[in-house]
Amino acid sequence: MLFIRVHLLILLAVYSCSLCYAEDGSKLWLRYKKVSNEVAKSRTVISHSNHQKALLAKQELDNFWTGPSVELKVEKAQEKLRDGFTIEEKKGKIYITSHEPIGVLYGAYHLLSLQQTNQSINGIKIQEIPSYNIRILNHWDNLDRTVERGYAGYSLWRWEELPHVISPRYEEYARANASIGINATVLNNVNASPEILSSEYITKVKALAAIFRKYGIKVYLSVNFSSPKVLDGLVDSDPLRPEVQSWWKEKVKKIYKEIPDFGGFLVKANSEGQPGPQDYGRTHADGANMLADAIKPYGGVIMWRAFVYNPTLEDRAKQAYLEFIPFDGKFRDNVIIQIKNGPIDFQPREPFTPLFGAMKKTSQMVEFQITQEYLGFSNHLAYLAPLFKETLDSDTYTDGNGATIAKITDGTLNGNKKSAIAGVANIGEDINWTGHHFGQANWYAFGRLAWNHSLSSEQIAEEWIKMTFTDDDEFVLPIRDMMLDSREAVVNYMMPMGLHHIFAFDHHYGPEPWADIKGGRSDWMPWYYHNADSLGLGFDRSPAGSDAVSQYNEPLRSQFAQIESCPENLILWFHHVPWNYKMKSGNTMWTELCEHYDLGVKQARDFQKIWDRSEPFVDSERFRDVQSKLKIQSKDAVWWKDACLLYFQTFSCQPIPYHIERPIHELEDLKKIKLNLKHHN
Ligand code: BDP
Repeated sequence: MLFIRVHLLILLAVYSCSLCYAEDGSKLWLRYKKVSNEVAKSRTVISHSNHQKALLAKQELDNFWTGPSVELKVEKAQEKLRDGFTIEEKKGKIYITSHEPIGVLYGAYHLLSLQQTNQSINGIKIQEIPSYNIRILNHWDNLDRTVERGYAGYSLWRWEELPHVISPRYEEYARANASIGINATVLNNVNASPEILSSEYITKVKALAAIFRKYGIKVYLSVNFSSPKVLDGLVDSDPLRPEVQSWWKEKVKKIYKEIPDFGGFLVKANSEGQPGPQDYGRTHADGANMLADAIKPYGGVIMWRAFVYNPTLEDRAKQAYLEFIPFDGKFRDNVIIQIKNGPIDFQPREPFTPLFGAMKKTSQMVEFQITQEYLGFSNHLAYLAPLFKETLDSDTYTDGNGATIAKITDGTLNGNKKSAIAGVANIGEDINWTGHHFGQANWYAFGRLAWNHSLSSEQIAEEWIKMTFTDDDEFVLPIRDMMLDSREAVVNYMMPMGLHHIFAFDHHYGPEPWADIKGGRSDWMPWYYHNADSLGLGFDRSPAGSDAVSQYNEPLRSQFAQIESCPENLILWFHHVPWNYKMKSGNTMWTELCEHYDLGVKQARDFQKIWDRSEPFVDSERFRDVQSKLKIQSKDAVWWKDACLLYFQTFSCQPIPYHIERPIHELEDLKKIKLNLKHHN
C-alpha cells in the first residue's frame, strides 16, 4: 500500500512538474506565474463593479499581479473611453477605469503585460481607446472540422460534441483574444454550409457564445445565400421575394432569442461558385440590404465581402472595384463592405485594393489573412505586422493627402458608426494553436493593430517576444530583427518585385509558375499573372494594358502608370518589364530578379543562424520545433529560387549571373513535384 502511494506521489510530482515547465506553446503570450500567498497578502485588488467582466479582471489580477494594490472602476461619466481604459498610479495605488466592464478587463490584461515585459508602473498614466469597434477573427472552419487554408490541425470547434461537451480550449481561446482586445469571431468558413443556420447548430453556437461572452467576444456566422432554399425548400433565395425576406427575418429572430448579443453575418456571395443575389438578377446591394433589414432591429451587422471576381476578360485585379463602385451610398448603414487588403488575394505583396477610399458613402473594413495560405503555411516564419501596416498606412489620396486606409476604415474620415477590422485566423487544434510557434505572433499582431493601428511592428514584436519567450535583450533584439525581416525574405524568395500568384495549383504550397491545368480557369493560372515571354515579365496594368492603374487616385495613378516612377517592389505587378530594363540599382531586370531570389535564400539561412545562436534562452521543446521549421523554410526558399529562376530563364534566355548561388535542382525534376495536399472547402 505504502509502495503504491509513494509511487503515486512520485508520478504526481513528475506530472505536475512537467505541467509547470512544459513549454509547448499552449500558453501563448499568457505565461503569467501565479503569485505567492505572501504577495497576495501584501496588496488588495478591489472591484467597484460587480459585473462579471470586472470580477474576471479582479480574478486575473488576484492570481497574477505582483505589484501594488489595484482598484477597478466602471464609470458612466467616461463615455469617451468606450471599451478602452485608463490606468493611473497615484500614491502607490493603481486605478483602472473604463466606461464598460470589458474595458476594465482589457485594462487588467494591459497591466499584466506591462509586468510581463518588465516595464515600470511608477507614476503611470495612460489612456487607451481602441482604433476599431469590431475587432474580429474570421475562422474558415468547416462543420466537419476541416479548416480551409488552416495549417494548425482540425478546427477548435468540436461540433459533434457541442453543446454537451465543452472543451477547456474554448475558454482559453476567448481569454487569449480578450487579452489583446479581440472582441468578435466568425465561427465558420465563408464558403458556408447552410447547415450552420439549422436549429441544431444554433444550439451549438449558443453554447460557444455563452463562454465567449464572459470575455466580451461576440459571435458572428458566415451564411450561405441559398440557405432559405437549401435548408427549408423555398423555391429560390431571391432577396426581393417576400417569402425569402420573411425566412431570414424568422431565422434572425430565432438566433437572437438564443443569443441576444449575436453579432451578425459575414457573406461571400457570387464569388468562386458561391450563391448570391446575382443568381436571381439582383445586385450585391439588394442582397446585403435584405439581410441588413432582417438583422437591424437587433443591432446586428452584415459584413459583405468585396472578394468577387469571375473568369471574364477583365483583369481580375479590377473586378471588385467595378462591381461595387456603382452601389456606393446604396447600402444600409448596418452593412460594412469587407475588402481584402490587396486586389488579387492575400499575396506576399500587393498594392492596396483601390476600392478603399473610392467608395465614399459606404462603410468599409479591411480583411487580412493571418493564416499563411500564400506565405508558406505553418512551415515558414513570416511575421505579418509589416504587411498589415503597409496596407493600413497606405495613403489612398481620396480627397487629398492623409486618407490612409487606417483612417478610412476606423471611421475618422467618413464617420462610420461601426468600424471594423477582420483577420482570417491561423488557429487550430494544435497544442501551440498555430502550428508554427511564430504564427502566434501574427494572431497577436492582428489583435494589437486592431486595438491600436498606430503601434509599430517593432513594438508589437518586442512585446510578443518578451511575453512568449524571455525579456533578455540578448534574445529579444536579434529575434525581433529576424521577425521584422521575415516577411520581406518570403517576398524575396517567392515573389519579388510585384510578382504574384505563381503558386502551385489549388493548395498554394510551393512554386509552380509553369502550371497550366487543362480546362482550368485562366484566372487561376500563374501565366495569367506573370505573363513571361521573350520580351519580359509582369502584368501590364498601365493604360496600355488592363489600365487597372486608373482605379487609383492621383498621384498614385500616374506614379504606378509610368514604369520609371512605379515603385520597384511592385513593378511586375503594374508593368510588363523588358528583361534588360535598367533598374535603379543599375542592374537589368533579370539580374535584379536573380538577386532578390538569392537574397531571400540567404535571409532564410540567416534566420537559422540567429535561431541556433539563441538556444541558451529558449526551452528545448520550442527551440527544436522552431529549428526544424526553419530548416524546411530554407529548403523551400532554395526550391522557390531554383524553380522560378530556371523557369523564367527559359524566357529571358540569359545566364544566371555568377555572383548568384548556383541552382541545385533541374527544372524538369521540379516540374514533377506534386504535393498531395488537400484543400478543403
Ligand atoms: C482564397 C482562398 C479560398 C477562399 C477565398 C476567399 O484560396 O480558399 O475561399 O480566398 O477568401 O484566398 O473567399
